[in-house]
Amino acid sequence: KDLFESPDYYLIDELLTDEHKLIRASVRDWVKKEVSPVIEDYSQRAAFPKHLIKGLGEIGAFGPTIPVEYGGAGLDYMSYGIIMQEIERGDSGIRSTASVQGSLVMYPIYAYGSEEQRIKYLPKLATGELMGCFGLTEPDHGSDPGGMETNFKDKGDHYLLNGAKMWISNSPFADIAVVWAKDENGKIRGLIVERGMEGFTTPETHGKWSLRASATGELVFDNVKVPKENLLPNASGLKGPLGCLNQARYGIAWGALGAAMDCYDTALRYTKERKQFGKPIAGFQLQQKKLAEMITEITKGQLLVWRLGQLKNENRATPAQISMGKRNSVDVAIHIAREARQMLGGMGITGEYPIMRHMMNLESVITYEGTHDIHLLITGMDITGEDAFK
Ligand code: TGC
Ligand code: FAD
Repeated sequence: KDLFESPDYYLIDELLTDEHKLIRASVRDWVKKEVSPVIEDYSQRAAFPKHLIKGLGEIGAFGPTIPVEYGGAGLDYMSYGIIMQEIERGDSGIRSTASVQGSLVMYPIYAYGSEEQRIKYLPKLATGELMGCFGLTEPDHGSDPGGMETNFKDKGDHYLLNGAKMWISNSPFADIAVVWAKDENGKIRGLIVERGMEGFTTPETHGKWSLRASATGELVFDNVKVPKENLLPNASGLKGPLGCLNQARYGIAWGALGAAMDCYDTALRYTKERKQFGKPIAGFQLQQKKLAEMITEITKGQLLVWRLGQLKNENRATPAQISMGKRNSVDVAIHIAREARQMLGGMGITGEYPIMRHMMNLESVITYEGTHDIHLLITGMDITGEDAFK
């Protein structure tokens, strides 16, 4: 039986175009062939499956909405969401790699970069020939990135960059980093820092119990000389990096539902097959309650992200609407993962099934790109007009 059955309780497929369904089928096929057979092993060993990068590029996972002339796939936002959903069905860490490359590295170069920067970097990032990472978070500034201390000074023919970033996905192997730092006037600007620049190091963060198949690390800048042409000319202020987060959070809103679907599929199949007290455990009311609540939440989430996709396509999705989508999908997914794990009993803690891996991955997803509570406060601010952060 196809392990990648999609729950579609409200016939949401009818809201998708043939192209969307074709994209979904091809990404699903790739995930099934390339990710699912190996991901448990990489995750257990806390190793990043680097060999998947080429395939991710080929399926259009890097910069799906970036125009074709810059090497992107030139797709709409619904397609981007669908791609993230199918990749995260496989593993949140692999989706992270794609999110960072597309939304947090290619997007700022496309949206804020010069034409020379676009031509130099985007086509190679689209294929995975170059890999990037995004440095916003610092050891002392996570939810409040506006407090960042990383800074650069104008030294005439170059900038001198100092500071450190922490919790950076892809940093240990990235060829370039889009780094957010303050200039001498305290304005946040974006710089493209390249591996090999003197004083730039990327120590890996070890010992994670979550997102183990994704490489996470620091970015350390010790008097790094950054050429002036590496400054992103068209971003100034916190809205630069936050604009990138809108892109990535949108993808996560779809992606986390993919993880939820995989947990639901697995629990449904298992409970129909597993017998206790002489009958399949799916016949017990408590198991049915869990399954019924899961499919209800997945269905509500699917409709929410589909509508968000329409708004994104029309360039009408507000940051607060995106926050609600990210927060809701991850919350739905983490609850489903925790319930599904219990439904498999002892088998639920093993790597024989994907649930515990999803469950642990989602602990990162609920924290990064704005925590669960930060997104709640963004909604609170939007509906009341009162800013709880100030
Ligand atoms: P605040 O004063 O509200 O805003 C500063 C300026 O930014 C504008 N703005 C936005 N612009 C675009 N998109 C958004 N989502 C925006 N939110 C705010 C705002 O209009 C203002 O513009 P202007 O022109 O007036 O200057 O800023 P604040 O300092 O009060 O902070 C607001 C807050 C807390 C919502 C924000 O800082 C936040 O979202 N914090 C969470 C931090 C976060 O999400 N970090 C993520 C790091 S990257 C990551 O986790 C990658 S994981 C990748 C993976 O592996 O998938
Ligand atoms: P803190 O900001 O210290 O928050 C701690 C707790 O306090 C949270 O529960 C938070 O909700 C709460 N809190 C904070 N402020 C408030 C408030 N005003 N009101 C109420 N509660 C509040 N960052 C990058 O820049 N690039 C990356 O590629 C990247 N990848 C990541 C990968 C992983 C695996 C992880 C775990 C993180 C990654 N991050 C990345 C960092 C991530 O975005 C931050 O961890 C996140 O924004 C939270 O910041 P923090 O960890 O410093 O927590």
